[in-house]
Amino acid sequence: MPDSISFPRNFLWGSATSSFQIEGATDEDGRSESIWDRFCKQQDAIADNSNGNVACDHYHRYKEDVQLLSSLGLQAYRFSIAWPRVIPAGTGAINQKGLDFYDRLVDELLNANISPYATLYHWDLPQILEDKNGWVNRDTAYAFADYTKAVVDRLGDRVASWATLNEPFVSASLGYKTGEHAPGRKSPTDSFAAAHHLLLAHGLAMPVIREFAPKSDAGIVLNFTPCYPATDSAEDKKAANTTDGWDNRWYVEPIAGLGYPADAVEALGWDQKEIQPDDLNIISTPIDFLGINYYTRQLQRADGKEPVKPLPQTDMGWEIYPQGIYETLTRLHNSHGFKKYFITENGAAFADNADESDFVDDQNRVDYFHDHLQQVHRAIQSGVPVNGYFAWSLFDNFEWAFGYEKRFGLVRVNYETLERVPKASALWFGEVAKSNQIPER
Ligand code: GCO
Repeated sequence: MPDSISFPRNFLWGSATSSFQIEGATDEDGRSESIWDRFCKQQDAIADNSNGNVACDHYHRYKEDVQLLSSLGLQAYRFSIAWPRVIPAGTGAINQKGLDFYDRLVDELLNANISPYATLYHWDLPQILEDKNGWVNRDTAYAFADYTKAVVDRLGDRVASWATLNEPFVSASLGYKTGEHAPGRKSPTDSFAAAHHLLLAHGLAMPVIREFAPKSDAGIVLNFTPCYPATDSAEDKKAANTTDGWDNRWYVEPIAGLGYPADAVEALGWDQKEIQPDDLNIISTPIDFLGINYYTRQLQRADGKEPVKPLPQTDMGWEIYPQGIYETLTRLHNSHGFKKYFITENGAAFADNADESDFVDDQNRVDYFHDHLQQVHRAIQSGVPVNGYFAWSLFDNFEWAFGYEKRFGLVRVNYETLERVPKASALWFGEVAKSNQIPER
């Protein structure tokens, strides 16, 4: 492999965030409570007992943040929109003040020549809908389509690309099955219903985006974690296949028109009673792009014991496995042949050491990006149409159940002063974006 690698012309370089993780201002301009505001109040739900009340204060500092994106040389910004700001009651009246914020943000991005990539749902459901059974209730899917209309009607003329959902797997599985995420439920049955209604929500929203933003791309962002048996035993192989079905195939296969993965449905014992006659047609509405979030691989044991992890790990305890991003891209393209792909998230948490000026010389994070980008490039060379790459994340931010203890940012946030200081990885990544090349390392 040559030392310096060029990407295709027009390859898009960006960074990603999500509303609850950075915005703060949870009580302002008519925003209602989200399931994450409620979850943060539960004792021990969040490692450092923190919440999103201030987060990175992006709601007030968005202008400075757009300048930061611009000074780094990034060409695109992936952000999400908070449903509780736009339709505080979950359904019904639109709160224009909530939409005004995103309107200002989008204009600021366009003025700085940064392409807005919006995600409609990154896990912050209005609590009022959870009170009516959340994603277990089929009505939530229809409410999502109405919310989509409100947003796209206002911003559709300026947003380049719309993703319906971010990682429905995490919403359904961590939110409704393991209880690690909001709303903190622990019911496998509910998680099957939630997964189906999330997919239905996606399918119902697609034609709404097409109608109100005919020139924009419309698609979805899914997370993929290649899954391997920890040993060669038949039991571990079966366990790995089932986990692969639930984690990696459950969403993409219905979207690709193949229905749910029958092996995993059977192994996990879903009775599929939520599926109504036209649902699978709605869910398989063609998408313009598939967004892929990739972080690590997983090893599976049938006996439920913790597998030995032989590879170096990030601060999340996630193995660093760059080849997995290549495996994911080629597997998806060979199986489904979507028109185009974006890496919508990829990045690493490390226990950063900041100097007196808050600068972090995070060569470990640079290595992570470098090695994963090499593998993205390899996938492109084998014919996968990857159109862009978004580093997760622009900032250190609220890392869900880990609170502010895990830092994924290209840019350090000092949580006392809220000052932003680009890390070495931000400067490195900015050079990659500007040169469209991964430099020698
Ligand atoms: C994700 C999430 C991010 C997380 C990141 C690190 O979509 O998984 O979008 O919000 O912060 O994945 O865990």
